Amino acid sequence: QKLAENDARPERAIQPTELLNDTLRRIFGCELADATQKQVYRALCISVRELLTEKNRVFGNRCTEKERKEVYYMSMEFLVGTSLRNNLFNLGLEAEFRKALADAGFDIDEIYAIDPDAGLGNGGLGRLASCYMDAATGMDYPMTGFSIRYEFGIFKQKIVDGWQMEFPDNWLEMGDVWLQAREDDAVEVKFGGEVREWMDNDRFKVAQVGYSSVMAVPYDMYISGYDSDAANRLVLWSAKLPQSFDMAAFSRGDYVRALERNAMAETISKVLYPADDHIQGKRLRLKQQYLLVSASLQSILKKHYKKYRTYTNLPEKVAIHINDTHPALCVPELMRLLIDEHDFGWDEAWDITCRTLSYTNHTVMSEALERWNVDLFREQLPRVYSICQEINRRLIEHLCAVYPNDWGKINYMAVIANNEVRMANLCLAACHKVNGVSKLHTDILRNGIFRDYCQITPERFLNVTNGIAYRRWLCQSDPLLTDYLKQLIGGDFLRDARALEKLLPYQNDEKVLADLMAIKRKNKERLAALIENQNGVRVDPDSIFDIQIKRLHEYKRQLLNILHVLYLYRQIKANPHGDFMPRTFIFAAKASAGYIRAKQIISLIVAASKLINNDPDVNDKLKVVFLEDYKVSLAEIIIPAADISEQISIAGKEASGTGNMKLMINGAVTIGTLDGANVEIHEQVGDENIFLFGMKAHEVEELWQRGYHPTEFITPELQAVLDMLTSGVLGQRFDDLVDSLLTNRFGTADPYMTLADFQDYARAQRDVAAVYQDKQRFARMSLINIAKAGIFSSDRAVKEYADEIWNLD
Ligand code: 26Y
Repeated sequence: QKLAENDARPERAIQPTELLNDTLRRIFGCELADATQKQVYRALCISVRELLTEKNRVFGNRCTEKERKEVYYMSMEFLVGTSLRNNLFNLGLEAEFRKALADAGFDIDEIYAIDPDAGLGNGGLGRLASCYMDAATGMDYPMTGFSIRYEFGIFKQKIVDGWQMEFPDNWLEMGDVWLQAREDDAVEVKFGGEVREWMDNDRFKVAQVGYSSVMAVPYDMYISGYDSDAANRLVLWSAKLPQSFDMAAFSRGDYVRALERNAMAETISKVLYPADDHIQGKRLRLKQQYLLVSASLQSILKKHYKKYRTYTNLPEKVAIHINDTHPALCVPELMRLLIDEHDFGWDEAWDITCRTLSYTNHTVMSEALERWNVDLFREQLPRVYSICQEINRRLIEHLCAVYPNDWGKINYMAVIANNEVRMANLCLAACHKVNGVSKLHTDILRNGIFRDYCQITPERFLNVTNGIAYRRWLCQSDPLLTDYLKQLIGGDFLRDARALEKLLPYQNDEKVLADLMAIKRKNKERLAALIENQNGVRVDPDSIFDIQIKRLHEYKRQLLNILHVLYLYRQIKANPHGDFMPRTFIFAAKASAGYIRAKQIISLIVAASKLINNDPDVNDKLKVVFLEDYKVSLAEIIIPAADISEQISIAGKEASGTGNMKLMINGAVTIGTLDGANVEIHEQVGDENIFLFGMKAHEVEELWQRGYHPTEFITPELQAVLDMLTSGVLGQRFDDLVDSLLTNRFGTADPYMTLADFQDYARAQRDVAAVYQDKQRFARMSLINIAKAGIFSSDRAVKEYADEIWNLD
């Protein structure tokens, strides 16, 4: 129905063949008849980009005319994935271009395959930013994303001799077609030097002197929204040396040193930091963050002043969102710009800053909470540091009044303490709204790590449960299911994900359940083909596809999963002719390059897969697959094929998870702990349609209090599994991993309580197998998961941000 309406939209006047030929003539001097596939790819992308450029111009003008409030989403990561198919789908042009290309002898799917993933992020946080850009655009909100144009995004992962190796991802080779440079809008960003203060006609003046400059050049990537007149921009900053860089050094004859410093300037935007597990406190990372923040704020203020000729109404017309603490420098930098460059006094600048900024927290893991060494911070950002000092001084003054003599609390809440600048406290001190990303996570912020701030101003804290761009994660990645749903329940769900509930009345309809199973089976065949192609392993599409795909972290407990796989393996070996529901366990995960324990877990999965897949005793019953180089485009193929979604983090640690939502909306049933957004998934589907296990967050806490002794949880069967790791039957020994579970030698034994939750996990997995025996019953669970997933649309999430945090109209 909606697609039919699409036909009436102005883009429909577009003649795909003419458009492509026109672009090909302009760019390559050829036409479809004699173009190469790569030329057609580039011409198609450029054509789409030009359509979006025009949409953005018109939309931008309309927003300016109406003086609409705009939101700027600041994030060190946007995990965009591929753009071509998404844009054509959103513009309602996919079918036409498919046909036009087919007429010219080109297969659009082959052209899609050329489109590289823009991997400008690590995982959940970066993908969330992209889902929110998509949703905001589809809902006609004026939203601009700001990030960095990393030359190298998240590394390419290869498994070599069972060990993860990292290789550079040169995405710009092909991905540059999506970017439009705006050299004329380059902005100067200053590093180093010192602070100078003086009096100018009775006015106190401050400035940074003796600094080195870097130019930040903006590159625009246009973002489309589903069936929308809007097009928004993701602005990616690239570091460039200024024209007259360090002329002094040149004239001193210090030629080599001058060029060295030039090279340094341009390394700032070279590569995405691939660690999402712990902070490293690296100078280059701080420079990346400041480049993003300073360049973005300067360009925001410039545009604002051009429109309104004042900065005092900034909070009414502009919302700036800080995606985790990575862009927390927004707080002191906005203060600096208002005070040093635009002559505001402290109090007014502070009021504007607080009312303009808001902050989302994505983690409670203390290793990942950003802190900067004071000396490093002061060396690179002397003026910003002096502003942080003043923020801290006033904060402590205030806290002394609120919590007199409670020095423990005051120290905990300080922005600068113990020789470090703490970025979360900087955000908490300033932002008018602070949110967590699921109900449980927000509770933990309120009652746990941010308790003291929450006590003073509880009204600033709120929850916005994460959401996903389901038009990518369902409609585009599972066209079979989407087409089927369209004819069964109509196309309303394309506009409004809650309309998926129209599926519910079919939960006992045998025909519908059979159709859904047939579609799942097709998607499993597609994944099986990919697995055979990549790993040389044949897997049975009739087996349960049990899937855990996410970054590798100990708290996410991929180790629990693989230990259980080995436990099943031993059961089958002990009883080869027993009744066993055939299962395929599929993993994909990147480990941060320096995270050895995580890499060991990958090795264990790979070693287990070798042993199991080559053992004729278990062959038709159990398979294990590790797919390398997990990324958005691979996820789009895996997710539609999932029967079971593994969401098994230790309760209290996964802020939300978003893969859980993507798998759910594709009909996978969750096996999981009550952690992150699993809590809300459970709320939606009820006990009957999820496999819950393990300790609750408060039980985890209580066990810590009582004292956790992992050995108490080891049964003989579990011991036998651990013995497999140390005996060498896996082709290598994993003594380190077993040690980490059993002994306190390297800190706490089994810090993620893998052994404590093992028995109940095995029980829940037995339930999975039992339910799956009854195909209909399982299909009904799957249907209910699809039907109830609408609430996890990023449309809902973005609307909550717009209403509760950004105050957009
Ligand atoms: C500071 C540096 C070490 C760092 C870099 C990246 C720290 C964290 C990260 C990324 C964090 C991240 O991706 N967090 C995930 O955010 C998702 C979106 O809110 C959540 O669903 C998920 O639970 C959380 O782990």
